[in-house]
Amino acid sequence: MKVLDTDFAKSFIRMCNDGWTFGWHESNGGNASYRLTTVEVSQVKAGFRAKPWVGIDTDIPTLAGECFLITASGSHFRNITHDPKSTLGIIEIDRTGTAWREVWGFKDGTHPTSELTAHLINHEVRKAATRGKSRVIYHCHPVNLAAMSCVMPHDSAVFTRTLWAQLAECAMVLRYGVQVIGWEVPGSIDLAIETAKAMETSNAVVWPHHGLFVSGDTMDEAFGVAHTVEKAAEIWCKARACGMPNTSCIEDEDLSRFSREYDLGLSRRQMFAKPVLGTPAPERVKLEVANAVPKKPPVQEKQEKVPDEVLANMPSVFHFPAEPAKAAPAPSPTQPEEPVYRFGIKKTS
Ligand code: 2HA
Ligand code: ZN
Repeated sequence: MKVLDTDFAKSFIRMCNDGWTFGWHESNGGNASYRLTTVEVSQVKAGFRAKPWVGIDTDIPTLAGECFLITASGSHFRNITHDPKSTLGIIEIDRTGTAWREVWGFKDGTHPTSELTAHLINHEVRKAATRGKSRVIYHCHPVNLAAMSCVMPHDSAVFTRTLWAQLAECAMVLRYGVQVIGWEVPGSIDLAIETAKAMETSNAVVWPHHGLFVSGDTMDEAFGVAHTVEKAAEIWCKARACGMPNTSCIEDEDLSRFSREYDLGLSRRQMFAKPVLGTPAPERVKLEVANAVPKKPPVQEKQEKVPDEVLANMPSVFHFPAEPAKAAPAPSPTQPEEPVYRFGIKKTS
């Protein structure tokens, strides 16, 4: 079977294209990978053409022998549907988990993403954390999350609690919350390692001023996690930007009831962290009043005096002819005279 005819490749390409249409992949931003099942490998391996082995920065023994569909370095997500053979490829890990090689795709001399080490280490961590179920890693650059990372403390519990507070089902999709790590150089081993530490407890890691790194058992799950984080971040940004005080959110008690009723097992540390809402409006109003520049009363325009000679030449003021006075109707002898009321009170005089 050809790689591009398989369900896993079609689903992977659709996920990448969805990210592009959502605006999360400017230029060559973002990357993604999928760990093939043994059945999928056997379906496509007849078409593999192996290239030389390349050493990995760190050992990944539990991924020995696995194959990954992965985006190419420098590839633009907007081109993936049109040119999958250059923008994607499959790599195989050797039997010791210390080297990889290209076996399919990477046409026109492309190679795996610059975040390859982060993908491999984190596949290993998530595979262990989910007893082998996790197969997808997806990294994107969503705008509202990046904006949020400019103004929020980089504290995982506060960040999580704030996201949970925006959207009813956020806590269900993101039941392990998000982990926020410090800023690291893109493509660096430090970024890969810091992310891997965070991924031991969560499937969503915020890279401040950069993007989001998520994992899932399926493409739907990984993309859904990214979409939910970004949607909650967008609500937060919009609620703060609309100029009204942010006075309401999902409260601690609401969250713990949600967690109990759906058996979500939300962590108490995250559930009771204080969400970040907006600056209360009264303070801002006071500030505006204190800094306000007093308005000057409008300047009255001077009336020019019309010279007498002009007045003398003006046509005389027109008077309507006086209407002949009408005689008041005589009160009917059968109807008594209507009393006169003023402001609802009978006039006495
Ligand atoms: O440009 O997103 O993190 C690819 C990336 C690196
Ligand atoms: Zn990135």
